[in-house]
Amino acid sequence: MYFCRKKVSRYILKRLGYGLLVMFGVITLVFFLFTVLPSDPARMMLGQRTDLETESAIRKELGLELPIGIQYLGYLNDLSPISWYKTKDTGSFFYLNSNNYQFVKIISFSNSTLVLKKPYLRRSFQSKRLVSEMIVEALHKEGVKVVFGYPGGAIMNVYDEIYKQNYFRHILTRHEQAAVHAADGYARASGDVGVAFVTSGPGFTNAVTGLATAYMDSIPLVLISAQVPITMIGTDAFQEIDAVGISRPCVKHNYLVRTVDELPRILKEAFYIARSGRPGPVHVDIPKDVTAAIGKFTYPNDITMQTYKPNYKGNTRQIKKAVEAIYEAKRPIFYIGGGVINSNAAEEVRELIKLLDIPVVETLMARGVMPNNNKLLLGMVGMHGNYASNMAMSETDLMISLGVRFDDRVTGKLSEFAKHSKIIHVDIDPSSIGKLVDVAFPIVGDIKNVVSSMLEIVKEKQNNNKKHKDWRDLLSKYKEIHPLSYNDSEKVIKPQWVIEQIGKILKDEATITTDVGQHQMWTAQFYPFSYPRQFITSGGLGTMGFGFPAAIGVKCAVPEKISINVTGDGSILMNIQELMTAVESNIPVINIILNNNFLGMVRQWQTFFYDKRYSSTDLSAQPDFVKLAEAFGGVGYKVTTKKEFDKALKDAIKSNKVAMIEVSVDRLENVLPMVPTGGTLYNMMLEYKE
Ligand SMILES: Cc1ncc(C[n+]2csc(CCOP(=O)(O)OP(=O)(O)O)c2C)c(N)n1
Ligand SMILES: [Mg+2]
Repeated sequence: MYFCRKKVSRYILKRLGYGLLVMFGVITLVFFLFTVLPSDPARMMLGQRTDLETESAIRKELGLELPIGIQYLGYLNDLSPISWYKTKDTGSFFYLNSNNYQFVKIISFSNSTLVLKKPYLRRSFQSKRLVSEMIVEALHKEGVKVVFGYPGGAIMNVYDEIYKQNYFRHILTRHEQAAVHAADGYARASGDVGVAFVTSGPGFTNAVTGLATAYMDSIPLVLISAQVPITMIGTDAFQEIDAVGISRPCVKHNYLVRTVDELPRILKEAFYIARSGRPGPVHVDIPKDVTAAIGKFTYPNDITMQTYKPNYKGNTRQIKKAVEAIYEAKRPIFYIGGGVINSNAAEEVRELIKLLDIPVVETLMARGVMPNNNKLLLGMVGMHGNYASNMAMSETDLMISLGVRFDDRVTGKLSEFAKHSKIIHVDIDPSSIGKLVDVAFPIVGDIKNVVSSMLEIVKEKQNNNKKHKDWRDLLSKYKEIHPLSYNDSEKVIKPQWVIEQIGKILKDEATITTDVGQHQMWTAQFYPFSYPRQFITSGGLGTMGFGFPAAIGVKCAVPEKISINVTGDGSILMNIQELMTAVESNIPVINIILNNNFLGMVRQWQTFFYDKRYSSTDLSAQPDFVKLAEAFGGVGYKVTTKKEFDKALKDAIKSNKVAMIEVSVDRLENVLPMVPTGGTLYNMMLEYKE
């Protein structure tokens, strides 16, 4: 019995001992978890989360086996208090916030404030991330190098992330319209998608003209605007406006982001839609609470949209038929437009034109596709087109139309347009084919692909040379009898002379943007463009105020070229505040103002069609443009005689600063030839007599 009791008590003691041991172990573990680990920054970084995968990723990346030693309390840009840590091993600093950590370079300490260089490395490890951070990263993944924008209340979360990143450059314009035009200029010059950011309400409404401008000229652009929080939409909240409702008619597509989950897909689609098919602007409106939400971020690599599948190839049978028609034609003409530039097809188009030896006319948007000295180039077509171009369009029997849209400024009176001609129309956008004219050979496809296919067929066939000799001779005669010309003068500076002079000095060293008006037409007529994307202008919408901000975007895209904006005394004042953007961001654009003291183009119409009643077009009241440039920190030159011009231009280039060259030109010069609105292409006004 005694033995039995002893055995039992030993047994109990043993069990108790094990129990105690286990209890002790548990207490130690809990103590470790709650005291030792939290002082380990890698764990603190995770806050309350215990995502072990994330933790080990952070440790691995930091090379941290041991907790980090020194902690500082400081301020990020004197605003938000933040904890700083120094790694023991590498000695680099990083700070923690709720969503990520960043390595930073410390320049100095003052009063417990860390003065920092911008973060030079940033990594996020949490699988869940702040939406604003996702936006920044999505842009990076899309290859965005520069964005233009203007902040405000609703978009602050996004701007906070823009501040932290170093993937792309953000250029602060001084007006939202200018931000979109700058992104547009960037896109036109680079061929990439332009990106702009604006805030809700007035920020967005200011951007609308930019969207419409890009839409009319088929320019790839993504505009990200912020919206009031979802819960406040429809309450007439402060700075609330129905942005997608407003943008709908002037964008290729738009989105209102409602949940975090749909954001990656929407951003991917936005870039895809903007740059694919017929390019155009896409607007993404993101409510403020969505920008502040946290979610999972997996940016898609590919995209499949069931209902949007541009056809790039072009129908082989149609292409063959079209080529046959070209060989049968007696008076064929190439009519080429902005679509050729959008599809980067200039090289192929030049080759096809050369092989077929067929004359070519360019729309305003296609200037530069053909080098100016090319013998087959007749020049610009349409309202202010050359005599030979417009006559060629009127007398042709086959119009080979590539990337054009039969704009009324080209066709004149539609019922009289191309009456003797069959039409081949190649365009990526099926809805543009047959919209205004009957098309005998419609080909839906990318011009680069379709023209390449045409080239293959043409190369197999015999040379077409000499076939159209009579036709070419006739057009040469037209060119000879009514060349593009003007009456130069020694008393006043003729605006056309200024354009020719810029061309002589800079040739293909410059990209040229313009505003809208007479100066725009003279630039299109008289500058010797030699490559695509050299001439950048607002064609479809005809937006005064486009030129200067667009030139800023152009300079960002092609910094190696001199960026010239040819503008008018009316247009330049529409976005004059961009002097500050260009000065601050060190973007040396040269504005050449053809100052006629008039809203010249409107004045010209008043002269021709309104009996010279110059209603509200006299711009005698003017600022001092030189002082204006200087006030912003740029350089200014006033040119009143021909001989001053070259020096002013050369000095402006040498200064490498933002410049304004004001040239006083003949006040009453007109743009000719002119097809009056509603007139026929072959009835051009060739001169104006009082
Ligand atoms: C935003 C905007 N408002 C009005 C017009 C109408 N418009 C077309 S040309 C023009 C005159 C432009 O004057 P200026 O910039 O001095 O150029 P100029 O014709 O004298 O060379 C106007 C008012 C426009 N195209 N865009
Ligand atoms: Mg003017």
